[in-house]
Amino acid sequence: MKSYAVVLAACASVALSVSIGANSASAAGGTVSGTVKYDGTAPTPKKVEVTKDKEVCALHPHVEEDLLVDSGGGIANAVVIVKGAKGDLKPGDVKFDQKGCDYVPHVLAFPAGSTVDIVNSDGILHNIHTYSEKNPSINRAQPKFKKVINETFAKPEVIKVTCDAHNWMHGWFFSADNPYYAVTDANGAYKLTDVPPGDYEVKVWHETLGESTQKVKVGAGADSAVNFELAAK
Ligand SMILES: [Cu+2]
Repeated sequence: MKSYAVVLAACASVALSVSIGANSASAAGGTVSGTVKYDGTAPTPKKVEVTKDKEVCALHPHVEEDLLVDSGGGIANAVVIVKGAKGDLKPGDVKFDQKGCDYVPHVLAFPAGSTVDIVNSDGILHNIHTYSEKNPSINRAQPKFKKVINETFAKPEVIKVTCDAHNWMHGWFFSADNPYYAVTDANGAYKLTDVPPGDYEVKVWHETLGESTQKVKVGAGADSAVNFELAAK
């Protein structure tokens, strides 16, 4: 019994040293973090009138999601990316849900080459219509029995998504060309970790406010703050 415990302890210490090794490897990169804020008085999101499929779509109130600003001025659903940073893109499967006749999430960012699992949680007819130049455009009906449509987006691009059955449904795919990107949360905050050291431009994209860039120096194990203010267009 005693020797068994010793073996376990030995295994635990091996596991520990492996994980320490992994952490110190990732510490070679730096962190870029900050907030994206609205320069001006936060607008009140417009209410959306549900005119169709009310038994599903009108179960909760809808607002226009194209500019969501919280009480502190933070902008949700902006995408921040370190331009030109080199790293392993790891395409995979990402989920884009049609739920309550909203797109969840409103902005979906993923590594180029990923497959988007377009889910119909509503059990009614939706239609997935994308507007793109570098990737093939899609315009497919998704009847209630078609729970998932899988579509792969090979090229980096920002792609608008709409539903032709429900005119208030708008969303975005951000197909990224490097792994150092994030979508801002409800408070406008973002954090990019393990960015290889170097001098870069950090770009923010927002669907109605456009783009802005800033320079940043990323140091090994260091934290760089990059805060954006976007003005109304
Ligand atoms: Cu729809």
